[in-house]
Amino acid sequence: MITIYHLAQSQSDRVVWLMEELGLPYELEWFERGEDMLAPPEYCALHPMGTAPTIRDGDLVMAESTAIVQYIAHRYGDGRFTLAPDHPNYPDYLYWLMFNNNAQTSFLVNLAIQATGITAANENLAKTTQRRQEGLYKQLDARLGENPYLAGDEFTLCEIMAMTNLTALPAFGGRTIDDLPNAQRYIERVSQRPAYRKAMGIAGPTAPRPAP
Ligand SMILES: N[C@@H](CCC(=O)N[C@@H](CS)C(=O)NCC(=O)O)C(=O)O
Repeated sequence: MITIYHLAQSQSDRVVWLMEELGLPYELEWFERGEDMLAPPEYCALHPMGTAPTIRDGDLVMAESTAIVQYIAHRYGDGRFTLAPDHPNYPDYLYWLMFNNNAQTSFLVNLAIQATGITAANENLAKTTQRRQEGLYKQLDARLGENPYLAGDEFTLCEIMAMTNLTALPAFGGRTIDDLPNAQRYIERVSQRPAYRKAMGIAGPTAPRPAP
């Protein structure tokens, strides 16, 4: 059975969401962040990356959620929520699967720049980060104006990868979606899914800590 090492208030809730969507059994091990808000040493010891989510499947310990969700969906979910290479929307599927890492690259660089302020040394970095982030978020909104889901007509792993960025990052200084009406409607719709609601109740940002 897969163990999800869950770091409180983190994007490891998306693995819980996927398991609930697929109806697969799992164990959840809960870790609190340290006072510095980072993963505690015992979490970092699980995998060289020291990032959440990390999962265990037998002897395999795996980090990086874009890899984890594909691993689970293909190995244990009969490929549900994925698109095959011969699907007409396969390129869209691949592209939007990467939204998480693209959005978070901009998020993290922006946080670092906000901390130091714009200087001669980082002004080009600030400029390109801003341009990339705006391009990506505006493209997402346009895409959702024409399609119910990021890969097209079907709910896929792209939703599972994108939602945290749209719902949770603004509270930490990330880009808001106030000017993106299609993204707002999308969140409203996707967050009604029973598996999403159940997963957020178990491991989402406001989920209660499990009893010790
Ligand atoms: N690209 C990685 C990003 C993982 C990541 O940055 N996770 C954050 C939690 S949202 C984390 O581990 N933070 C704690 C730390 O860096 O100490 C993924 O999708 O798994």
